[in-house]
Amino acid sequence: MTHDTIAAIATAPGQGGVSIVRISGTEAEQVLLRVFRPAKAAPLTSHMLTYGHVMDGDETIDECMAVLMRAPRSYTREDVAELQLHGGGYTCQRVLEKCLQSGARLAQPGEFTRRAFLNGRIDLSQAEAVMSLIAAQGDRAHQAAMHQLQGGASSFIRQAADELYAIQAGAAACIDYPEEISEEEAANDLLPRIERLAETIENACNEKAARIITSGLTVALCGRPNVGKSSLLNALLGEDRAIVTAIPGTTRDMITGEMLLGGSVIHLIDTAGLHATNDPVEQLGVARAEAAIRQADAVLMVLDAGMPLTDEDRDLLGKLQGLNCALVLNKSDLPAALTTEAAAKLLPGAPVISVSAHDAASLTALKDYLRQQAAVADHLTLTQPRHLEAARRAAAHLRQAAQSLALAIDFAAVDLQAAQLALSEITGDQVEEKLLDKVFSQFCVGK
Ligand SMILES: Nc1nc2c(ncn2[C@@H]2O[C@H](COP(=O)(O)OP(=O)(O)OP(=O)(O)O)[C@@H](O)[C@H]2O)c(=O)[nH]1
Ligand SMILES: [Mg+2]
Repeated sequence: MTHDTIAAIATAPGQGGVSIVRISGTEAEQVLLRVFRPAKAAPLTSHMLTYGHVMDGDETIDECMAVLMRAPRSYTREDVAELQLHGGGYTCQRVLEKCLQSGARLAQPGEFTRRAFLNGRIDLSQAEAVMSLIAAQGDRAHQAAMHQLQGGASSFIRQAADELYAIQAGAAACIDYPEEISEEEAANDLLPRIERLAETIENACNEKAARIITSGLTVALCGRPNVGKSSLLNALLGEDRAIVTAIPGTTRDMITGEMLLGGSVIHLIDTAGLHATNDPVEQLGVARAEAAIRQADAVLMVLDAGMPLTDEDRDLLGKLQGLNCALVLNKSDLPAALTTEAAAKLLPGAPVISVSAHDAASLTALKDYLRQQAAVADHLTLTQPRHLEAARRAAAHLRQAAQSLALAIDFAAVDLQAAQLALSEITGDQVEEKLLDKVFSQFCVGK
């Protein structure tokens, strides 16, 4: 499986200037030469573009450029050939089929990167960074993926693993030579080191910040009917996304939209106006709104500055206690019936931001607030959920080892081994085939 020659379309489907068919494996050059006829009959030079045609018998399928990258100087560390074709579904598909008839097999999702990993060019965490880089929607996600691709996560994990090996060696010495090192002596030496290492790893596990960097900040707009939630969503997005009317209860389902602010992706959710209702459709909308509020990273409670506070506003304020919430005083263009000063007393700790959905220029403070909410720690060591889960597990085993030390050093050694195994899953130093299948199945074909 890992030595045959694979091929796939590496570019996204659809029309474009160029599309690329990529081939990798021991027979890459032969497959290329079976489908590609160079304009000048000369041997291909590695890493040099050659002009020519893709042929099917006497029929010319496309005019193109081809490049051969001989092992090991290639993405997979195998011989790799690429055909740069005219971008379009049919031509590209036909060239791929020709490659498959000429000795290549269709690559599975992520198989090129899997080979790069298996051939030792990158470790598993770097391989995953490739996919994160492809998926990055904003500057922050891009930076985090680049940091990981350049070995940021790997070097942290390797340092932790080295310290853990040293701790394990200390434990092993005590187990092997009990007459020279007493358990008590060893425990006194090892306990603070184990605890320090657990803490270092725990500090690197900030799941919420990691999720905000890689997937964006989720912000729910909530409030009673008619305060202007949908108008605000439209104003922030700069497009007419949600229906706005003067009739309370206009929005019944959740409406989402994405915006980029300071390099961060913000997912805005407009919700149904929250109030007591007998309408079964509205009731469902209210239940969805309440769930969105609970799950959001930040909640914007919208209030109508043109009207005094209502009982519905007060009910909702009660439900928002303890959430990460800001009060947005909308309709600031109207004569104030609810002032900023009065609003500031409503929800302790929640900032009050005055806006008018009818005036785009008034949204600056609100955008600043959202930017600041998305600005979590920039250079996080670990950002991939799989890494965070394994690191948490490693830290838990270390904490367990610290407790086991008090019982017997043999027990602690077992926990230390489990921690080491969890760390090695991140870089892929010790990894099962099943885990690799899972990681690479999330890749796109052709990468
Ligand atoms: N003067 C003024 N009117 C506004 C402002 N924002 C919204 N409105 C008006 O308020 C009414 C309700 O706006 P929506 O955006 O539909 O309010 P909503 O909170 O989404 O209402 P529901 O979907 O019913 O919960 C509409 O007539 C809007 O034009 C504002 O900043 N100033
Ligand atoms: Mg609405």
